[in-house]
Amino acid sequence: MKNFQDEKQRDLSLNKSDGTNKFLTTDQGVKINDDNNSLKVGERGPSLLEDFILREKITHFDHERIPERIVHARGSGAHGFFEVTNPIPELTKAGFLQEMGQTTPVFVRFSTVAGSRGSTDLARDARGFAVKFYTQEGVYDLVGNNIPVFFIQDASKFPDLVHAVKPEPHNEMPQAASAHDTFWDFISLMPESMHMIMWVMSDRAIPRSYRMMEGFGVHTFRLINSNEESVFVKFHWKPKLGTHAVAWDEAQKISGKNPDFHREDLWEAIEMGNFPEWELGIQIIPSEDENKYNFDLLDPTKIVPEEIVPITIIGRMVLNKNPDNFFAETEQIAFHPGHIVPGIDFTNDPLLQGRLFSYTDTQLSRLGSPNFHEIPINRSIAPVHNNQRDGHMRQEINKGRVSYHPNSLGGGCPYQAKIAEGGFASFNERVDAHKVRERSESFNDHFGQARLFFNSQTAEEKSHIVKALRFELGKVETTAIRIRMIGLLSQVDRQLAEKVANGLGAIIPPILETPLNKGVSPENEGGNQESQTIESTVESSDALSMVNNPTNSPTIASRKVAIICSDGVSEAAVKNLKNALKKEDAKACIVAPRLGSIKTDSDGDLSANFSFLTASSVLFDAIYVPHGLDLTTLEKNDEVVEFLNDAYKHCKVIGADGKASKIISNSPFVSQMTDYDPGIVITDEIASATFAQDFITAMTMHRFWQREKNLYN
Ligand code: HDD
Repeated sequence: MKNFQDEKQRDLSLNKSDGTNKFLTTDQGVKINDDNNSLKVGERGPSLLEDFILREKITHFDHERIPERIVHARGSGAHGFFEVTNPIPELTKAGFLQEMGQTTPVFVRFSTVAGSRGSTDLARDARGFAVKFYTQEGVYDLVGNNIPVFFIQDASKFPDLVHAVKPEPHNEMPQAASAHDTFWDFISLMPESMHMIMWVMSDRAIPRSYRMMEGFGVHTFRLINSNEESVFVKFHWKPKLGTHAVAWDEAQKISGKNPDFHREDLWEAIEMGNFPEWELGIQIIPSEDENKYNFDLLDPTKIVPEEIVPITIIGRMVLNKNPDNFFAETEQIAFHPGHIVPGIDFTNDPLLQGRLFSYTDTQLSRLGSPNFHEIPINRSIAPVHNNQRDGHMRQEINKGRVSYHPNSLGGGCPYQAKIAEGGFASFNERVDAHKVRERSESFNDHFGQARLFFNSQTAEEKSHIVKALRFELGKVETTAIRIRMIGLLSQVDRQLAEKVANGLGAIIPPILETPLNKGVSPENEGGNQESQTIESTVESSDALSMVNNPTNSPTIASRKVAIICSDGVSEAAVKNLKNALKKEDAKACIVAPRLGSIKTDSDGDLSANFSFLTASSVLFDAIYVPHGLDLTTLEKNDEVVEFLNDAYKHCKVIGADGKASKIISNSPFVSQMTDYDPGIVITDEIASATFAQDFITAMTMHRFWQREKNLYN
């Protein structure tokens, strides 16, 4: 079996330079003797224009920025590989999906959508999940999100959507936030967005980590086999670490404490050897079933519930190498849903069709040239031969006089490939209809699947959606917009609308008919009903909930635990939990009143990783308060109190042993507890193996959302 990982690395290495043991030179290769002083007339005199070293350096610097992506500007990437675990030659002729164990190098870029390049990772937003497969037959990009549906059904609305969500044009506020008038004005007039709105108001929009997100191709695609037969597919990435989120209050605090939280998490996990991993699954829909559901497969605001079409896992993806240079790789990578290989094809989803134009177009202004495919991170590992020539920053030196086809002077080369030789051919779909600017009636149900999503959430998850909507709409200044939104929510779920309305001091309006809401009424639900022959209505689906998500596995690998320490701390207790965490591949960090060495009760030294000034409980998954601390001082320390209060409020595991358990049991939150809380792990024993095990078991639950009181109030 051939492994292409090395080839890609070699390709990239062509342009690599680490600059070690090398003379400093100009861009023209002239060795520089003094890089610290510009050329002047005398020590205190004016600088000389002839100083080509100074001019070159400053000119380069002046031009170091390129336009950021119009959307998905904030992102982080990593290298890795995709491995086939279940070949599907009967479904597709795509070369990289043919054989068991076959590997293909990939580069993945995760992103937020609305914020600019320097914005916080923890904004409430969809996350981009874009994968570039460097296959032997050319580059294949699966450019998806961590949410399986989209706001709009037709690409012509994309500029409007993005203008509405971006900072408002008159004052450039707010940054990386949808909680403002223009976004909700647009949404309140766009009922087709209601399913997506449910997802972005849920905790899916504030993931714990890029490594703990599902990914979705969103559109329905086609696979084509070597007999030119086709099936429809939906792509799913399932994370090995499960699908998890943080709390909204926590997300906002993380944004202040560490806006690079997700970027750092991805980077550190890879550096530590905790390589993030996902399974790739497909939902397979026979061509003849195209019109048999009560939703349209071409409608990107709809999912195919897993209960109706289960997911078949076909491979796994592992990210095992951080980029060498952020700009060269993560910033310059150019994705495009139109980068496909033989065996994969598009559908007529009108959102996808518009995307097929947009992505190359955007690279022309972002990367500045039609030669962006020559940038090392974008290069195909399959050989590239064609008659495209010249343009800004052309890298390839094409030899000879022939740059046209057909030709005889070049021996007819490069020549076209027959389909049997791997030439790309689109699926031979018959399309026969009038040219219209219309949307199919089968796209008309905007509320059925929004309701399915809401119904599939646990009570705590529903309450998070209510609170998110109250937050977002609470920041909207125009009352009429809020009211319109409550009206739309009432068509998803009456109780949801009531709860949101209560928080906003508003009431539910009668159902409004907006220009784009013409056909929308409960009777119109299930747009395809007439032709529906497959039972496609489900009341609820665990796959849509993060808490009940079947992808969640009981692992705490790479999770971070804060161990609060001060002089006199029990060395045995700290070591006990540290060792237990290490066995689970989790990371323990010592947080103390100051940096430097902390003296243990047995006169040993522990080195503090953070002080209370540089750390905060929102940066950790769980908190441990060990025996032997200077309790009286710590209990009076505001930062310790805030640490514990936040950990409790954000529903995290809090553990304490020996005398330290007093801090926890005396704390206002525990002393007022009426129900047993399995996330509070306390024991009077010191350095007990059972305690360590209980602490770890509790951590596998991720969060104890049931701790939150006042559901829905
Ligand atoms: Fe898009 C970037 C995902 C609809 C136009 N999009 C972009 C990225 C992701 C997505 C993950 C970032 C890629 C990277 O990391 O570089 N976009 C989606 C999904 C969509 C979607 C899942 C709906 C299903 N996008 C969409 C539409 C249009 C665009 C309808 C335009 C008509 N998207 C772009 C773009 C971007 C982009 C302007 C910005 C930078 C880039 O392409 O390279 O062309």
